Amino acid sequence: MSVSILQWQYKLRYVALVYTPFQKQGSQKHRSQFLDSKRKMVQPIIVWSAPGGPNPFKVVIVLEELGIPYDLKIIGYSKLKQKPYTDLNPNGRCPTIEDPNTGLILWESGAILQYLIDQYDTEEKLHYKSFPEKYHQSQWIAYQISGQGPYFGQAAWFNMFHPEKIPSVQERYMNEINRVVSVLDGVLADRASGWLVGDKVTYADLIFVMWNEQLPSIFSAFPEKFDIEKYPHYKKWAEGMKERESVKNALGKQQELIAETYAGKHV
Ligand SMILES: N[C@@H](CCC(=O)N[C@@H](CS)C(=O)NCC(=O)O)C(=O)O
Repeated sequence: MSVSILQWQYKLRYVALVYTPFQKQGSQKHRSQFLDSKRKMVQPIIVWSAPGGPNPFKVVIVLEELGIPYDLKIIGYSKLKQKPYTDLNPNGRCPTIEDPNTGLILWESGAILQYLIDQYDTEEKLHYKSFPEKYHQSQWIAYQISGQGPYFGQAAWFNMFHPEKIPSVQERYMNEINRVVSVLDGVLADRASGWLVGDKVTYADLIFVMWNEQLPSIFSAFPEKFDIEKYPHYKKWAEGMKERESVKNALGKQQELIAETYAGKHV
């Protein structure tokens, strides 16, 4: 049986989940490999995540890519909008990070990715500092957090969880998903490298992975409304990213948490 991540996430939304503050999910290999420029061990970055939600795993992907140690702390949906979590993030959503190396607390996935890149991607593995690439990266980050995330998220809500069915609203968000994907497909069609910026994968590509992965759940009741074959460049890009170890690890952890939660481990 295939696991519908969004279904599980939202079904379990109001269940009191056990708060497991020190659950260590970082890869030991990365822990032992990652050294900063002064050859000192970097302390694990704390990543706050609700069980299974897509947004925190954008952060996990970048941490895995850069080999930065991290501790994934799981917080139940019922605890997000109250203290002590709102002292870290007054918006009561995930992800939030706490970086013991710099003392920074930060929320909103786009801002977190930008910070991790500025602070830790010293070898420019996942980004460009050059003009105009630097600004094109920012453009795609803004497009993900203002376009892909909200439209995909609202489509998921109205298709799967809203108590009333409102066809005109469902139609609007499903159309918006097709529009957002067609923009990506059209741009990628003209990119010889197959990446959004420059000739290598950057965090501007990777930030899209987690919501791309929600499409089968979002359209499960409306398969006729989304045909990935209409978007071959998007399809190749999205499927290519899924082959990366970082992405496999993030998706694996997300599935694990959802399965554990469903099995009652976090309840
Ligand atoms: N714009 C935020 C969105 C964060 C967000 O909505 N996170 C979800 C989990 S994937 C959440 O915390 N939902 C809890 C809620 O809606 O109460 C970001 O990109 O960090």
